[in-house]
Amino acid sequence: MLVVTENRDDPGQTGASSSRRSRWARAILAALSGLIAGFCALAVAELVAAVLRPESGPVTAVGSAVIDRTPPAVKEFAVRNFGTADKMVLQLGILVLLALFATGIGLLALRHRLLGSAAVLVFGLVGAVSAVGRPEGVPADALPSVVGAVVAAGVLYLLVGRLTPDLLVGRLTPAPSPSPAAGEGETEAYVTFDRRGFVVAATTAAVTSAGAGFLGRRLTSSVQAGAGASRHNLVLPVPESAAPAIPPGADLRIRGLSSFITPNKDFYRVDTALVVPRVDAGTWRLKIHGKGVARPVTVDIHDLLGREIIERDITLACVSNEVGGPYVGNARWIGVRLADLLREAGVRPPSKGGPADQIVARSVDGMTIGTPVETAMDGRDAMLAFGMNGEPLPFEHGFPVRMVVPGLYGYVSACKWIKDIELTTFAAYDAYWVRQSWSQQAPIKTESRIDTPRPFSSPKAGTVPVAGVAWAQHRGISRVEVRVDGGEWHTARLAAADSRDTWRQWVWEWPATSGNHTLEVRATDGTGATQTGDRVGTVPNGATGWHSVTVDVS
Ligand SMILES: Nc1nc2c(c(=O)[nH]1)N[C@H]1C(S)=C(S)[C@@H](COP(=O)(O)O)O[C@H]1N2
Ligand SMILES: [Mo]
Repeated sequence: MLVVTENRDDPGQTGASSSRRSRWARAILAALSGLIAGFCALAVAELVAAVLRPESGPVTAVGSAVIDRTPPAVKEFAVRNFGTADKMVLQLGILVLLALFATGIGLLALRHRLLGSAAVLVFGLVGAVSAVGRPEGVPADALPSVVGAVVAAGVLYLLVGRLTPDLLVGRLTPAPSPSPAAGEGETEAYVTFDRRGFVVAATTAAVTSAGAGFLGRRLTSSVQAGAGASRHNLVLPVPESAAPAIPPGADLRIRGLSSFITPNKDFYRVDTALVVPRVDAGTWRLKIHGKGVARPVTVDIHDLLGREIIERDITLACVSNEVGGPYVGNARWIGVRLADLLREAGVRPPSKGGPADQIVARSVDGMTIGTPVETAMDGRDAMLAFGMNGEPLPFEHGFPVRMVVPGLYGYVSACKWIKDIELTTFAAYDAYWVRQSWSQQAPIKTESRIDTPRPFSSPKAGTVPVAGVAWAQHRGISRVEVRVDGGEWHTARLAAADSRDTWRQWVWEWPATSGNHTLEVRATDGTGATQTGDRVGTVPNGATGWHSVTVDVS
C-alpha cells in the first residue's frame, strides 16, 4: 500500500495528532468544496438565466416560489417587519440556507463522493421545479438550475477527489516504518492528500465560477439597458384632459405631515417581484381579449400614446396596510382611460348585458389581478397609466404601463408591468391574491392616519398641531375628528380637497397639557359614513379601526 505524507519535514509530530489534524483538514476542505460547488452552481445558473431570462435563476425562482406559497399571515409579518427590504431578507435567507446545505453536502461527499454529487443534483431539481412552477413559468426555466447543478456536481466530485487518499497521484513517498509513537490502527496518521492539487482545482473552480457569474450579470444588465433606454426616450404626451390644478390649500405643509403628492422615490412599493421586471417599451404589447370581446385589441406604446390622454391625481392604497401604516401614496398619473379601450373592444359591463363581470390583468411576471368590469366602466378614471408625477413610470412602479383604478385596493386594480387583459367572470377565475385567501372584490375602506405628533414623542405643553391624512377614494372625505384620551370628538380642519379620488390632509390644534395622552382619529367619507372603530386585520379585504398615537407631553 502506498501512503502519502507531507509531514516529512516535521518528524517530531506524533502520528495521533497528525491523524487528527489531517482528518480535520480534510473535513474543512470538504466543506469548502461544498461551498465552492454551491457558488459554482449559482454562478453557472446565473449565466444560463441571463441568456434565457433573469427571473429563471435559481435563487429568484426559489424565492418567488416561497413568496407564492407563503401563508398571508407570514407575508404580513414579513411586510410589517422588513417592509420593502422583505425581498432582500428572503434572498439572504435562501443564500444562508444554501451555504449550510452546501457545507453539509461537502462533508457528505467526503464520505461518499457519488452521494454528495447526487445531493447537488437534488438541489438543482428544487430550483428547476420552483422556476417551472411559477405562474409565468415555462419548461425552459428549468435550464439554469439543471445546468448549474450538473456542473456543480462535477466540480464537487473532482474537488473531493483531491481529498481522497487512495486516489492520490500527488507526491508519493514510500510508507515509513511505523513510528514508535504511533499506536494501533494509526497508519492513517501518515495518510494525507494532494493539497496542492486541491488548491489548484478549488481556485480554478472558484475563479471560473466568479467569471461565469460576472458574465451573467453583465449580460443581464446589457439586455436591461435596452429597457432603460426605452424609458429614457419615452416623452410623455401633453394630456387632452389635464388634471385640475391642485388647490393651493391642499398641502398644509405642516412639519411631519405627509406631502400631498408623494414623490416617486418615497412611494410605497408592494409586489411579489424579486427581480423588478425591466420591460422594453419598444417591444411591449397589451392584448385585450376574452368573454364578450367582440373585437380583440392589441396595442403597443405608440398606439397608446396616440390616444386621448388623461391626467389624474389618484391615491393608491394597499390592502396589506395596517391602521396607521405606510402603504398608501398619492400621485399624478398620465395615461388613457381603460373604459375607452374596453368599449373599442366591444366590451359591455354586466349592467348593459355584458357576459363578463371580471377583468383579469396579467403582468409580465405572472401576476394576475381581477377587477370588476362594472367598476372599470362606471365612469370613474380607471386608467392604463404610463406617467407618474411627471415622468415615465419608474420600473418599480410598473414601466411601461400599469393599471390604476380609483377606489379599489391595489391587489384588485393596479396591475404593474401589465401585458394582457382578459375578460372573464368571478365565478370562472380566481386571481393570484384571491387564491391566497383575499377577497375577490375589495373597495378601499374609509381610513385616516395621524402623521404628527409621532408615537411616543414628547411635544411641549401648549398648542400642538395634530395632523395627518384621510382617504376614501372615489367617495371623498367630508369630516375628520380627533379625540384625546377617549373624550369628546373634535372636528379637525380639512385641507382643500383636490379630487374625491385623492387623500385629504387635516389638522387639529390640540391644547396639550402635560402627561401621557392618547390621540385617536376617525374620518367620515363623502357618503356620510364614518370610519368604524371596530378593529379588524388586513385579511381578507382591508384593516379597520381608529389610528391611535400615544405621546408624553412635557
Ligand atoms: N405585477 C404586479 N402588479 C402589482 C402587484 C404585484 O405584486 N405584481 N401588487 C399590487 C399591489 S398589492 C399593490 S398595493 C400595488 C402597489 O403599487 P406600487 O408598488 O406602485 O405602490 O401594485 C399592485 N400591482
Ligand atoms: Mo397591495
